[in-house]
Amino acid sequence: SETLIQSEQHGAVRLLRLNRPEALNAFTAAMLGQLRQALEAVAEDAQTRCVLITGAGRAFSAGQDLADPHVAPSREPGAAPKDIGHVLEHYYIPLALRLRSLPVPVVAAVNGVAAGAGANLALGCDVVLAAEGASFIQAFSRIGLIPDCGGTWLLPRLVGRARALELTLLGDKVKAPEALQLGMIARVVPDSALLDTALALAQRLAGMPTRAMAETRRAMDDAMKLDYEPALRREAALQSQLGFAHDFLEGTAAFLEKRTPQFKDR
Ligand code: T3D
Repeated sequence: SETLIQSEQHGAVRLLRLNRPEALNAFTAAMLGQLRQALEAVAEDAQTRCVLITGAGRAFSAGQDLADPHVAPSREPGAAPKDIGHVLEHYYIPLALRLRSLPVPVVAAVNGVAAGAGANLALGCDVVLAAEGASFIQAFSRIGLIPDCGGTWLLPRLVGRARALELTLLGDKVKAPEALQLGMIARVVPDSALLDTALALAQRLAGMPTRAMAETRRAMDDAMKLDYEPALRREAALQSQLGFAHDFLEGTAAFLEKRTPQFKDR
């Protein structure tokens, strides 16, 4: 079967490339299945300590493939309408949840346009880099839908409600430098330097205490739902576990001995 998600190992970094360049990496059911399997494989591979996601060709991803018979509305006269909610339940929600709960940090290198589900899957990653020529489009409103794949949750948190509604109601293209200014992404990189910069960042993250990386993401996501004092207590509960773990002992020992730490928890 076709390789719709290309997987390459670079040391402890797993590079996943969305690979349907002829359709701007629009997601078919088969592609979503392969992406899910690729993330599952990362979760199970103790040697992988960071994931980097990018797109093949000129786009990151155009979102849901609007021509895929598994998910797009049927245009046959008299055909039963598809339940898109079911498509989300079956394909996109498990993917979004898996991305957000991986035991390793996730970097997105947005190489070109990221639209619809493609934009929101990218924005759900831990560190988002974009090429200068990349762009983000909340394409949903253009076709009569609401933002999905976490768009309604992510965007107001990233850019505030006013800008989030402007972006999602109008569905305009936001170029990478503006996305950076809005606080939607972490960094903009010259187009030709994107992959090398992203790989170097991913290698750096892979050398850090992986378990603490994953718990940092978890603590922040939990804190979003909590008041100040419960968030402080949640930090203490997670810190308590890390305090008994190898990497904390190793990190402090290496500091005191003035050497490079060898982290291994995952
Ligand atoms: O199941 C469900 O439906 C629920 C889930 C929904 C989640 C979603 O993601 S909804 C949003 C779906 N995505 C879109 O609405 C975006 C549609 N695409 C575009 O607006 C534009 O293509 C882009 C802004 C992304 C890029 O524009 P441009 O001018 O650079 O390229 P293009 O010429 O429009 O596209 C190039 C080709 O890719 C073209 O095919 P062709 O003419 O060369 O044969 C185009 O049809 C195809 N393509 C682009 N996006 C999609 C697509 N084919 C299928 N599905 C797409 N989403």
